[in-house]
Amino acid sequence: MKLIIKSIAFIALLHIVSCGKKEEPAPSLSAPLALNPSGITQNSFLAKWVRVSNAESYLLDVSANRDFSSFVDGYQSLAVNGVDHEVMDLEANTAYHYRLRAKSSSAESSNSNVVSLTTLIPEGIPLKDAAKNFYIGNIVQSNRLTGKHQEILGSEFSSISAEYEMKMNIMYPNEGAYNWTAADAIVNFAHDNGLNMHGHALIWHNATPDWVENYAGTDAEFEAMIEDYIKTVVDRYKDKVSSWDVVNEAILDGSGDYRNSVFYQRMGKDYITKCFQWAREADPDVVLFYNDYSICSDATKQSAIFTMIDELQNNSVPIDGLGYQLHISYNYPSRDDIVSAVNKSVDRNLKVHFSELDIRANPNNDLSSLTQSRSLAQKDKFKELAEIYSALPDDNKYALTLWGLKDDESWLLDFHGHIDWPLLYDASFNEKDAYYGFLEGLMKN
Ligand code: 9MR
Repeated sequence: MKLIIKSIAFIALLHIVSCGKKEEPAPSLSAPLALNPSGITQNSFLAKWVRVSNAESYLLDVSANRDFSSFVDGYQSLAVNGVDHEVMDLEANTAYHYRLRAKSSSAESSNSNVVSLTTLIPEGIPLKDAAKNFYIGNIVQSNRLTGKHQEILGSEFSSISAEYEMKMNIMYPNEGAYNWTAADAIVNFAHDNGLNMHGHALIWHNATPDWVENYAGTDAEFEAMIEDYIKTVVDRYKDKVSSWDVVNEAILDGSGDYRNSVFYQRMGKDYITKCFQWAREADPDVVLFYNDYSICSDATKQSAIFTMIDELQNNSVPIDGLGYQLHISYNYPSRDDIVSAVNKSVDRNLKVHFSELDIRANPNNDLSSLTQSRSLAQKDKFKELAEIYSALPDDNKYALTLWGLKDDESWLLDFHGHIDWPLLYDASFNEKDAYYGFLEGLMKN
């Protein structure tokens, strides 16, 4: 009996010991050492690390954020057997980070060190070649047509607009006396350098010469004078200017009412119809735009503009397209608002011109120099705009025009009275992050 009891006690003890053994933690795995990658290209790299003994596989994380708050598609705990892995389908000129864990059937290590890299800049593709079936434009002034300006305009861009010298106050400063000096220089520059020439802008309340604002004649004489002006200008450049902003900014912000300009006062709201018709009579082939700002961000104004366009189209007025100026900020307006505003033109078979794009990096004046994070946020917005434009149906495309070449030349600096960096090139003509984002956006479609 004693023997039986002793045997049972021994078996129970054995059981306890063996159960205790089962619950012992498996040998832990040390965290792998992630190595610098090799083979970095525009869209891929080879992630590498040192083998961990007892590891059966590795779990690889790749993220565009250093804190791994999100992951590149397919690269969250991706199981890999060897000690390297080619990470693919990445964006060019973008920072990525990777880390990994070792894994066995019963254990997983903690995270390795984080390795960071930047994919390569897409080289040798000028903006104009990355754009499919539309022009990439920029603005010029007649005193900036040589040197680096000329070089970059010629290599990267395919279209130009005059920043201010093809407006009425410059071309027609005195009654009966046109001054074509600057406009001719710009139009000939476009022609000689193989660039498309967009005419900007025939009628704009903000660039109307004093003699027109204070016109002494009757309303009928005023109308005849405007007809003569439009026909004279469009006819003069009909072989070299392929499109015109016929009327600029005729609709008010907020209310959507017609702006009470001298044109509206003298001719009524039909002045818009008449200006388009006169431009068409002067050049049957020229592409005619209405151009305005805040089309994507001011719902009342947007709806008033499309009501006006519907009326023009219903009356067979020769309007071909809508210019969206797009003086915007890195965080506003939203992609959805821009896409929705642009689709309204597509619905109406209008050509879309992103006519004056600049993107403020410092709209609230909280920066005194362009930080890396703001520069990257601005880059993303430039990419977004280029993507939205590139995705348009070909028939609706015309041009995507930047309003300035380099940051220190932007109108915004004077206008807002504080520093900003709204363009693709810095003051020394260097391509910014914004440039590469814009280029990537163009290449996406
Ligand atoms: O950027 C232009 C600035 O240099 C001129 O002084 C100004 C007046 O001619 O026009 C600026 O461009 C405007 C464009 O013609 C229409 N949309 C708004 C632009 C910025 O004011």
